[in-house]
Amino acid sequence: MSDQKLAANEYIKIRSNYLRGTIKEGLADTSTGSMSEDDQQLLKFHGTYQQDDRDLRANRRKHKLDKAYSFMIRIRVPGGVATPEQWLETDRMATQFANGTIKLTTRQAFQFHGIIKSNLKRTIKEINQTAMDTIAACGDVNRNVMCNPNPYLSSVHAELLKVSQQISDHLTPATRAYHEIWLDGEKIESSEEEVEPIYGKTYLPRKFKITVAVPPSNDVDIYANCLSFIAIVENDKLVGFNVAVGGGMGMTHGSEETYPRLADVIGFCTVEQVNDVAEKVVLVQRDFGCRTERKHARLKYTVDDHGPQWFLEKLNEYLGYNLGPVREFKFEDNGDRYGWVEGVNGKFNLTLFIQGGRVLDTPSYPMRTGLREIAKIHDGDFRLTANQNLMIANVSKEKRPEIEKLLEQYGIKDSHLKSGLRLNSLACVALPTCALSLAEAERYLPELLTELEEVIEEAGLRHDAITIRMTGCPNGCARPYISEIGFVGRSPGCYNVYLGGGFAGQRLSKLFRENFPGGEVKSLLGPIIKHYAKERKEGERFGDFCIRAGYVSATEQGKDFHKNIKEEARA
Ligand code: SRM
Ligand code: SF4
Repeated sequence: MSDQKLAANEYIKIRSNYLRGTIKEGLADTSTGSMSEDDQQLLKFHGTYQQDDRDLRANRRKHKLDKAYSFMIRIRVPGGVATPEQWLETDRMATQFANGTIKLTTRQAFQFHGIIKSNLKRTIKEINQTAMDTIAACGDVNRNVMCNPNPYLSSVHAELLKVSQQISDHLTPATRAYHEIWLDGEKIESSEEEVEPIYGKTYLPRKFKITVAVPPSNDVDIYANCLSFIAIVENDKLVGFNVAVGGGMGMTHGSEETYPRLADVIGFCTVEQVNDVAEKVVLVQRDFGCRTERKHARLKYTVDDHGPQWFLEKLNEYLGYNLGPVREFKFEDNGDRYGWVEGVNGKFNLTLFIQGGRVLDTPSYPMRTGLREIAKIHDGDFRLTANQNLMIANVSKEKRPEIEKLLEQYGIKDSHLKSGLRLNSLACVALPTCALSLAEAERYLPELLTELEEVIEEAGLRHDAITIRMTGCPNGCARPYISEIGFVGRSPGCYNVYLGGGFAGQRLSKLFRENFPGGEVKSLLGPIIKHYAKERKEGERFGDFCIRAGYVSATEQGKDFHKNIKEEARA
């Protein structure tokens, strides 16, 4: 480690006694709805963020009131699989403790919003009683491990799910703090210092993200993750995984030192080696990741600073053996397959489109109630997708008619009869809960899509899949820099518009317009969409066309993302 001063969070971790800090005391303090600054950082490791309702901020300030504090809780769902009982309990808690909605995130997790401090402990405890948890859902540790949500589509999917759950278990922090604080676990008094065998006292320099994918589907977006395992299947048998490292999205507007980066595929490992490889990649990042500048602390910068070859050599050294050469693979897309699909086990899977991942009831669309009724009779499970959608999975032949009847009754049946553009859209949470958002996303994208759909219809592209993603700030929570059209909040009502991302999430996009008003997007993109409809080549994707037609140039890799920004913004 260098002699430079460490980032402030490093000292918070050191002082925290393995993530305890003064969280217990803070929770007991009823004089305020908030927690201390340091504990707010530590709470993330426990799966919760302090927030405030930004819609109410100005008015409360005017009336000299404190912010309307509440907490977001993120529930880990490794591989995105939840039982009907877990769905029902999540649904119950959404009403009892949160704002009456369930958010399905871009990492196959559940989120609650609007939990007040006095309910925080009880909610986390009840989540654990459902055999789910929140530890390491956030914080400088490995987060929810993603996996293609389709385990019943082929025999290897079931194995993959097991692999992702194993990795998740292996990399879960060992500290007893979580049990002590939330689950009334006894404090073990011992003269021996507690150990955190993988992470150590200061955990990782920054968050860490893992996926497991089976080509040709890249629905977990491996190129945006720190570490991915890409299944290699030969003669219907899983023979191992290609290993990809160093992907990530987050950046800061105006800072060329920060940029999204695609993961590099660096080698191959066997199924038995997966846990070891995951652990050693984590250790290399623990030991070599930047701890002085948090904006430079993700694994993508460690890989970029030293080069992928250095990373591979270091990893091999930590492993004590060498990864094999990369095997051939091909991804075709990163979207979901909607509608009913029969699995290899003779059971049925239905993927529903959930706009913005927000499960809620509206007077015209009581989706949350419908899903609750389905959960009451469902004999399979639910699968959250990395595209914020939901699969009712593993439905028996006998149950399918009953489920179809409920889908019809609650108006959910046709959730996927939408334009290809909408079905391939993602929006992050943004306002009003996200403290970092500069513009709307989840609440605005549906409206913008309706405007763009007019052009799409005119151009005859209703059934064409085009990936489109919006985030309220450049942190990239909906992975906008690898979609064909990306909007990234710059200021209220205005977005940076990116074009040219790869349809399978394999290529970064490029800035097309800076700080552009959302209300004028239709007139900006309309002509390009029509041009595409008229002049695309057979099978040509929208993102590829935008590059061929010269709207933007292609971005090869991370640092190149900002190249020519000024020229292109002027074009
Ligand atoms: Fe994210 C921070 C929401 C996936 C990159 N993200 C946040 C916070 C916690 C804001 C904060 O720090 O105060 C947001 C909470 C909003 C709210 O009110 O709920 C937030 N991120 C989300 C979710 C819920 C978006 C969604 O609408 O689904 C996703 C939850 C995933 C999960 O279940 O774990 C979510 N975030 C992502 C992804 C996508 C992914 O992981 O595949 C990314 C880009 C990939 C990456 O990590 O590079 C992402 N979130 C960030 C960053 C930028 C990190 C960086 O390297 O710079 C931040 C800001 C930070 O960490 O400082 C952030
Ligand atoms: Fe918040 Fe920005 Fe993430 Fe959207 S991209 S949820 S605005 S941090």
